[in-house]
Amino acid sequence: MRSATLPLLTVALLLFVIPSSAKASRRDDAGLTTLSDNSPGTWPAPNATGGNAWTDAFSSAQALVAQMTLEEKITVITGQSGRCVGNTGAVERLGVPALCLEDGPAGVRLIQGASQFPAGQAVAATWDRDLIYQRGRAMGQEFFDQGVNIALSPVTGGPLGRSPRGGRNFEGFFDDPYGTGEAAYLTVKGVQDAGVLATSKHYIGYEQETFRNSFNQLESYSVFPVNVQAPISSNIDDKALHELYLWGFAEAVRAGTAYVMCSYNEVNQTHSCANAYTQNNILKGELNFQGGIMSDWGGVWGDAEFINGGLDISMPGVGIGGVLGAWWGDGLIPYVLDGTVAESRVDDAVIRLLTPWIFSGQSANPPPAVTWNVDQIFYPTEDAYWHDVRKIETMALIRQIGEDSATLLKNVDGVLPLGTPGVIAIIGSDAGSNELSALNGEGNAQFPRWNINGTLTLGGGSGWATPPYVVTPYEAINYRARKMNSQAYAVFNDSDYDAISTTVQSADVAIVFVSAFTREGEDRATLYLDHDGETLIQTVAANCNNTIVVMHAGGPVLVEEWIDNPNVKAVIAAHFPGQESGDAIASVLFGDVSPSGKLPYTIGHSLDEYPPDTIVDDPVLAPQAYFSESTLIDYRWFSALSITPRFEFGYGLSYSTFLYSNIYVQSVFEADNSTIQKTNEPFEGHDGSNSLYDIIAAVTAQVTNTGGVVANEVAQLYATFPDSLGIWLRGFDKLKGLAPGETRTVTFSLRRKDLSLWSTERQLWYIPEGDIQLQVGASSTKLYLTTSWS
Ligand SMILES: *[C@@H]1O[C@H](CO)[C@@H](O)[C@H](O)[C@H]1NC(C)=O
Ligand SMILES: *[C@@H]1O[C@H](CO)[C@@H](O)[C@H](O)[C@H]1NC(C)=O
Ligand SMILES: *[C@@H]1O[C@H](CO)[C@@H](O)[C@H](O)[C@H]1NC(C)=O
Ligand SMILES: *[C@@H]1O[C@H](CO)[C@@H](O)[C@H](O)[C@H]1NC(C)=O
Ligand SMILES: *[C@@H]1O[C@H](CO)[C@@H](O)[C@H](O)[C@H]1NC(C)=O
Ligand SMILES: CC(=O)N[C@H]1CO[C@H](CO)[C@@H](O)[C@@H]1O
Repeated sequence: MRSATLPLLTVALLLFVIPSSAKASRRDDAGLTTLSDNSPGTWPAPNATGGNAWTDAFSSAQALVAQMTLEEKITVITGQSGRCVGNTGAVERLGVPALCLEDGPAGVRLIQGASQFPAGQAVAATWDRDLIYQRGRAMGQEFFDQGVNIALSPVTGGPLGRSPRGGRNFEGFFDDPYGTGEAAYLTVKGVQDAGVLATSKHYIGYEQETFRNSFNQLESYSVFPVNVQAPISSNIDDKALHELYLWGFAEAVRAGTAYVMCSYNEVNQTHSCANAYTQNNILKGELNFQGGIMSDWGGVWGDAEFINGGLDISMPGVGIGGVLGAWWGDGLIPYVLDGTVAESRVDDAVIRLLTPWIFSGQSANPPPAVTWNVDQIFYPTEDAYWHDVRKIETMALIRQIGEDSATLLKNVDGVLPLGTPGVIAIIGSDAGSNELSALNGEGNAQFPRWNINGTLTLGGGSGWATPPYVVTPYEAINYRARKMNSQAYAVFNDSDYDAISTTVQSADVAIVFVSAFTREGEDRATLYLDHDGETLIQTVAANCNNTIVVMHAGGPVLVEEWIDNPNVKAVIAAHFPGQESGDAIASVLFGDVSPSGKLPYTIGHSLDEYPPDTIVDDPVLAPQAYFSESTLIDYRWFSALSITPRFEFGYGLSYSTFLYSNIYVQSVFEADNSTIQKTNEPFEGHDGSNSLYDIIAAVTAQVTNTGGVVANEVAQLYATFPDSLGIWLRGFDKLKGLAPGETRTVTFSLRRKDLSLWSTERQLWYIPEGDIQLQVGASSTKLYLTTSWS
């Protein structure tokens, strides 16, 4: 979902500048050779069947559609104006209401009375399946209680994190398909267990913000007039499609995701929302997806070719004044009347929209009626009614995710946990509050799309959620300091070097808070800190030999300029932790909990260590991103090319230490019992009754807490396949509350798919011949134990 909160003047202007001739195909102008046949003629849209889980709801949806006129059907699948950021059309005579769609992946956006959850990337850093599920469940509950039918959440692999500079990587989970798949499954399940319908996004190959969509006068990269430039084309080979980018969507489908949102970018030079190959063949065919494909807001560029290419729901359709392209609605009717679009395709689209809604039980038990609407949010009025649905236990959950995601990167001389320092210096704007107030992050007297003032708790855009409050690091640390009779001094001005030097010289310990903001609509220019955080850290470290650095960032930060400074004694990557930021980091700093987060991405020594050219910014009419690194993104690139990063994927220290021993692998069989909707993914040895998701091997190992404090440890399993480059994460297990001296067993259940690769020649998943090396350890490079399976 784009993050537009358009002033009325801009809305009027846009309506004026998008002529109906914009319906002409852009690709013809570009004169490019097609990189594969993506046409509906080759890949007709499969009709829904309801799958194995939604049979009754499917029949009910069919019966409803049979009673609708063509106009009614098209109204239902075309976004309308309404109180939410997206609204489906109602057919009141048949009891089909307008459904309310709201952002986003870290909570109900632009609403007062909802929580600001940690970013997806932060919960990934916990590597804790329980917390990932609980976050989805608690968020889903707030969507439901806020009167939302469909949550535009979660990000399940688009972006996956191909580029470390990707502006929206923070919204998703791991820069890895398996990790993202686990989190996608659990989050979809959690959200939908709360009664809300989930939208897994953005499908597919959506890996950069730059040139993502040419309704671009709102975006920082605007080079052509509106609607002239084609969106970036992600040109992805078949192996990378299956082994990387599709994996998380397969897990979302298995979890029963109601909707999938197609993305802004093109795939192989066809708009992803019109791409019959990726939508009809792959998503609805191979993954057997039974719900509806919904466009991103502005991702539709035409009528007939989009619905024939597999799109089921046009958003925002004729809503929001039609500014993002008023496709479908009345515009679609002539194509149905002249046979360009079969009416059965329209029927199927309506059935796909209604089936998961009926299955969810919302038709009988809808979310409560509320009175907020997006107009009040974009243009707040004094009598706007806000409805607070937050629960006390959700605050504790958010705080725990913050604690358990904090990733300790460096800790020497036992500086952490802090004892009872006499004087604590707290330095940096990232330690303090938003001087413009929480509801005014951009200084424009509107509900902000993000917050760049004060401590960074979340990235910006549609992945932002208005925090009900923010516990700042200063507030939490100062409170603790008073209770233990310490003194705490703060300087929030990042460039007031004189005040900073004076303050930290008198301190026993200086905690410097730095940040790297990232948001929708813009990729990160560099991997450095904002507000010259490098100079800030060096200024503090030059004046205090007990310097601790805490970073709030939405992706990797290059640390070379200061990490080896001997006065920088400890460094924590605290990610985007949401509203409980300060309390969470204080728990870690003072040792109430031992840190147990591990990096969900790789921190290199420089940008040059990552795959090259992963953000394309050639200012041309049809920009092309060739995913030439194929499956070698993030740690897979580093492992395949034998590059040692600064901090590897999966890395994170503890206040304790662990010993790994006794790896053991055995073949087992446990029939898949977690699939809610079955996919049709082809695999070698499919006998009609077995599943790609059956557990066929189990690896165990032992982990002993060899340190002095109770701690958690995330054990990880990586596979190396014969004749294949690089390692693959294929399991993780978080041991919680290990007492000093205690030994516990970690278990990794490997499904057939986890031991498989995709064959482009045979178009199926297969288990390679020969030994598959399985390694277990504390990170993607600290692989202490090795065994093999064949
Ligand atoms: C893109 O085109 C290439 C070359 O024709 C093809 O091998 C690949 O499968 C296509 N990928 C997608 C996602 O369409
Ligand atoms: C979908 O069903 C219609 C009839 O309702 C049929 O004409 C069409 O061929 C079916 N499409 C596919 C791809 O099977
Ligand atoms: C921060 O400190 C610098 C250097 O003293 C000063 O120029 C600047 O005005 C200060 N900023 C604010 C907001 O006070
Ligand atoms: C740190 O600085 C203090 C004050 O200058 C000094 O007393 C102390 O020895 C230094 N500690 C180390 C480890 O260098
Ligand atoms: C699936 O099976 C496992 C192991 O037999 C069991 O622990 C788990 O509870 C089962 N899950 C479901 C959803 O039935
Ligand atoms: C300290 C700080 O970063 N202040 C900024 C708050 O936001 C406004 C508006 O964007 C900026 O002008 C300030 O510099």
